[in-house]
Amino acid sequence: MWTRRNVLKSLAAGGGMLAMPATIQEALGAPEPDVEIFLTATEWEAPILSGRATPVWTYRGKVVKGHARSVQPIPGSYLGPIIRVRKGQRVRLVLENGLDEATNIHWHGLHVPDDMDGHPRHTAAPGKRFVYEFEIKDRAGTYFFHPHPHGRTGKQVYFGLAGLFLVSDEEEQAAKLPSDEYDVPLILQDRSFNGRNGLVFLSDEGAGGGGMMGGGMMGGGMMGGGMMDMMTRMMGFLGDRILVNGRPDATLSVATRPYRLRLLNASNARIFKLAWDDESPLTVIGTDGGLLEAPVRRSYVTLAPGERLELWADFSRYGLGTELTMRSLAFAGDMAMGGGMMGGGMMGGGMMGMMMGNQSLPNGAAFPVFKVRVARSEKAPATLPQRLSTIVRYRPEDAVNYRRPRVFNITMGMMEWGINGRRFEMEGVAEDEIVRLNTSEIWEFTNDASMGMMGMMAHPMHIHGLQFRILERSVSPSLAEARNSVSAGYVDEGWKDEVFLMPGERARVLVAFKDFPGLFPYHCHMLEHGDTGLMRNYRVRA
Ligand SMILES: [Cu+2]
Repeated sequence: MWTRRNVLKSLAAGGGMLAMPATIQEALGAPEPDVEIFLTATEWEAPILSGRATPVWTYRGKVVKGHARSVQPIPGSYLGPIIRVRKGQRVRLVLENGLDEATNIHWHGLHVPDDMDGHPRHTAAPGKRFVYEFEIKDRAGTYFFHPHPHGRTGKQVYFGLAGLFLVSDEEEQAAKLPSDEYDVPLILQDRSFNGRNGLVFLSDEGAGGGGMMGGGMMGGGMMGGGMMDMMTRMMGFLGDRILVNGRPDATLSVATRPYRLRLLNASNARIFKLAWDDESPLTVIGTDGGLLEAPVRRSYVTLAPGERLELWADFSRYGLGTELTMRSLAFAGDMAMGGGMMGGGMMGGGMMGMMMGNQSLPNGAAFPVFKVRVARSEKAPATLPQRLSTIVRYRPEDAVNYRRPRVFNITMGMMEWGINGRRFEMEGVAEDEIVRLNTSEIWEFTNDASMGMMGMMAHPMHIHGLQFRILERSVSPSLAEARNSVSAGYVDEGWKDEVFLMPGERARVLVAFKDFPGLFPYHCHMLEHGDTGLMRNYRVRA
């Protein structure tokens, strides 16, 4: 059956073709896309530190059809581009794989058909293409895109592949939020560098062919690279340099007026607990799936890998020349060591620190993230809207399993992560992972997985293909203290595609399966955890 999608797929598999010829489109009766964008994944040398440029991977974006502003590069950065589309548009995104390994793109947070979602079973081989085509069904929000090939997501994101996917709509426009240069994306990541300004990752994984980025640094010392790599894969990679939009020591020069700050944590495993150093509260206006109904205030916000938060930041009350710092505050790090050994400090040194891989800046350590300098005086009429959007709520009572939530336990087997004791299987799905199209369900994620003497870890759980609501949370009393060191920074009010769980924590979320039957992943967004088994499929059956 020559459905349009099959034709697109076979064209993608064949490669070499620039775009779908209009004649075939017309023959198939398919609507022409409103926006068509080419994204080439390729090697590049990025100016990051002073001195030598850093070999990275990056996406080159090009608008083939649509507004020139649909693709906006982040100048000088390996990150990006920023893709801007509107709700209701049909988009075609052609990925060209200029790397020497298979890759694909997952449209994180978007509600798209299963074969357009960047499932690891759909990749483009080196030199080949994959054509993504879908309608933007999601509300305005800060979504993002990154590779998702199984076992290699962590590596490909780490070496530079990630961009923002910003959707706008009429409701958002009506809120009259700061726009253009006052709408600032801030992509937070941690990285480690060797003495030649090369990115350090696992000792056997460099970007590009010649091992130019091999992480020789990490293999040294008392333990061989193999053991260190194994630990890093289990724990998640943590770098010791904080980059914002791909640059260290970032400073944002602002005017005395309100800004919309869009935060994305695109780190592999770094958790942020963000606060201004003058202790002024943060005004949150949006989460993973777009604007909240009304702004909420927090003294700090918790941001796990893959999560997004939008802030309303008004600098009008600061004098010219004021400098503010966004910091990540200390918290009980994710190596919650069973008993009293919690806290980042413990993990910095000693044998245990060695075993944890690169832990010179453990999760839970405090550090500056970026600076803001109030540099210009400007009057802006913008005031914070008390009503930002309307959220159409599903009712938990309407869930088909209201009385008996579907439970997903994060598990640790023979030093291997899993969900309900199972590892990821490319096309595998268990009986208890099958749901019905046009139903809603309550899913419960529980984080009781212990690595024995190495303790427990935090896990941000991500579900592909939809946005959900977080209904309730609880925590084991013995682990409440660690959880409470971050939980005041949770923003569970809006639409979410991830739910962050500290050790001993469980959360119930309300999910609805609409429009698209098929096979979708759900997994931990600590990228090394997902790559090593903390991922499964769920099937939406029509
Ligand atoms: Cu995890």
